[in-house]
Amino acid sequence: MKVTGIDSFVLRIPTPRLMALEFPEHRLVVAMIYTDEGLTGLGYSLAFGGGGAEAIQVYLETRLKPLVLGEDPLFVARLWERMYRADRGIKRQGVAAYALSALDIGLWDLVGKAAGLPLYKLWGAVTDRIPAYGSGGWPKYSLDDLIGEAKRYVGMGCRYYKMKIHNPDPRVNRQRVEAVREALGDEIRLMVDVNQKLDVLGNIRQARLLEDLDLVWYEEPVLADDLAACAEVAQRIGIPVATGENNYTRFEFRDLIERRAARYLMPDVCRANGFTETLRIAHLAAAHQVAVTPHVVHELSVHVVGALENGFLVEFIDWTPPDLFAEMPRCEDGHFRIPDRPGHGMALAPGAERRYRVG
Ligand code: SMN
Ligand code: MG
Repeated sequence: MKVTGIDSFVLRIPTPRLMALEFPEHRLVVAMIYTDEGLTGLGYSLAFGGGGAEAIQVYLETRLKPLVLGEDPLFVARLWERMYRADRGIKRQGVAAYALSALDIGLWDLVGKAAGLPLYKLWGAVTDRIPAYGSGGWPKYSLDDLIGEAKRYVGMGCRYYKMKIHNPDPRVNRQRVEAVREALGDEIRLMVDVNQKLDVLGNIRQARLLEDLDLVWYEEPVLADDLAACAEVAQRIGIPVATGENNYTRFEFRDLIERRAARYLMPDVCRANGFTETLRIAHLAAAHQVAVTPHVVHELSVHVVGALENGFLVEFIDWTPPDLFAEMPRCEDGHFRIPDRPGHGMALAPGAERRYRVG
């Protein structure tokens, strides 16, 4: 098989009412990969909140696409290596990793379609049903918004809810978490997300105020670049630390693991260099008894967790308008059944490109 063409573009995705308080829109960088055998692979990277999507698309189009055109898409790891090693002098991760991720996801989609198998089965399935946690709780939400959102997820059967703790006053964060805990009851377990906003001492102070609430995890305490600080927080607080949505390679995750910086690792397949690198990260984590709970894009992440012995939850953020994808996995009883369609099983809905394409 040969790649005969790649069409890349940016979609502007409007956000639902509540999420719009925090983000007016998301952007999706899409790569359609065409082959001489008539199979098409769909790859995409989600720029949540929209930032950087145009740069990702230009990097993909001008620097990565030429490395894949004309090649056999079934040699994913060879193409991955070629893309990864490109432009070492001017790039390391970030924008370039989002771009590589989109192409890697599209290549794997082709591999699955060529094999006639959904990706999780191609990778050796562990399960076809993945538990999800409801996620949101952004700082601009009122207490009513917050509890309303949490209850909506619980209404779909989710047993877990994750919320942000972004207020500069740790006592306000405590009050918000406690209010959610009281509204949902002890049966629903909670997680909190700092999103890199505190330093080590700030986290110790904040965590101390939350330690009696039986939280599943305390997420992304410090700047994602500072693995040492993350490790220090993990050692010093009484809540398991989760991190990884802004870490990109097996090398970074190896360092997180070796430093015991987190009990839960959360690679994002659209950032951490695609399915290829995310699976490597996850297998590395398995060798250290560390759980993997991928970040957002649950419709893709379910395949990863479905193939992992150390997979935990997928993150459910309801970010897609109903007319974006042909079929979106539905949350039932707090779980997603992995689509049995070949590849990752996602396709743009008819007209989605026309409706949402930028420019
Ligand atoms: C988050 C950050 C950026 C995009 C989506 C979600 C958040 C999370 O940190 O973990 O849900
Ligand atoms: Mg997070």
